Amino acid sequence: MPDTRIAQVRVTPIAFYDPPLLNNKGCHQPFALRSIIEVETEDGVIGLGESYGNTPILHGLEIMASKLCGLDVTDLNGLWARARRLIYDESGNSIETQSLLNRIVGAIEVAMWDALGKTTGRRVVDLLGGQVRETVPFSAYLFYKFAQHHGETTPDDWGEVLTPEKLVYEAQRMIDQHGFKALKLKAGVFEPEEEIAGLHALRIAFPEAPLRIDPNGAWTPETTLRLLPQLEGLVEYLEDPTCGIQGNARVQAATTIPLATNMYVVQSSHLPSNMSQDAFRVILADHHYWGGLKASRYLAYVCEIWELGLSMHSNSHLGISLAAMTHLAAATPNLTYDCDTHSPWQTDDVIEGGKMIFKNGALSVPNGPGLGVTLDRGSLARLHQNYLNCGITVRDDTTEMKKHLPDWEFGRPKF
Ligand code: GKR
Ligand code: MG
Repeated sequence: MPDTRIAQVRVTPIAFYDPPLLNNKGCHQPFALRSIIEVETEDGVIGLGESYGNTPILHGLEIMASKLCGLDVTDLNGLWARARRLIYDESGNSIETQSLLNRIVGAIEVAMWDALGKTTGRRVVDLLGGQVRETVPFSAYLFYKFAQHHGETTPDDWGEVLTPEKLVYEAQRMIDQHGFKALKLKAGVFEPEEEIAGLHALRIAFPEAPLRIDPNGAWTPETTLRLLPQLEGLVEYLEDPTCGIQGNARVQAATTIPLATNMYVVQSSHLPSNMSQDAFRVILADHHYWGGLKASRYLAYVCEIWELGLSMHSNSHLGISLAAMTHLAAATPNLTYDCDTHSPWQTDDVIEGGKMIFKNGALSVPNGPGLGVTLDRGSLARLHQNYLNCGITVRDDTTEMKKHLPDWEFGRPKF
């Protein structure tokens, strides 16, 4: 009988190069942060997880890591119990948020699944209930972007993308390289009419492609209501156009375009008001902040019961996260839209063999037990050194944007 009790947990912060992508909050910094989690069992099997690398989560992960010895990797209830103890004081008052708790559990839980899979010789997709689709489709995640980071003199490989023509070039390149079918435009950067002109250029260049636009809550409800006639028939869903459940419910009541969210329904306590107000009809789930793979399977079940659409959100990430997303999506029957991924924007990885390769816009579930990926120790050391050298400890797109445009102001809603 293998000993699947946890002997130790290691958390390594890393940083990898990220291009100057634009969004409503500002501009991506030159390095994106992640944390790599290794859960080692008494038998020496190592399970992998990956999550955000900002200081608060890193701090939470490090504390949690020290509390996990002896816990069996099958004991997800035990993981939640130990995590809850961390964030409530003796009188039961919360000293941290549910959101941080979910992120901490989500990061470690994936590594526990991986360790269990590696111990039993089973893939995570099988442990999650079985594979329901051969491959997992992803969308092309289009961003406006600067040519280079502040202080650099040479344009990066993608160059500047600030016009509809350049957006079409960016999309073409992503499609040529990865075969994506659906196109998502990160918006909330320019006046909405300008961004919708970008969508029209994409529609002309790619007549068959399902389109989406995501202003990250940058539009007022009034602006969104005014724009709806231009978006009807153009987009498959409209992602977080305005702020909050109430504001989006006003918009949803006025359109047949499904509204999607990864901002306002991000934990289970948000579901009842979403359902009673009929705000969002598509949930863009993310196991990193819903509390892991099992919680995400429960969420999928809730979506099925309430007839909500379901897809996946992404932030800048590397291959361990992508492998986990792929296993989860492959085990989720009611995935109704192609998933998001930032992967094409990343040039580095922390897994052996380098980045996972998309074929026809989709990924196959990695072969091999657990997540089917292994840690490249050389890359881990190099990316950890990046973290130590880069001086970034929290993501701050607004400060970064002000380096490029000192008068620029963040606003949500802004337009
Ligand atoms: O990476 O700039 C970005 C995105 O805006 C990201 O931060 C969002 O979390 O991709 C995300 C989204 O769909 O809202
Ligand atoms: Mg979004």
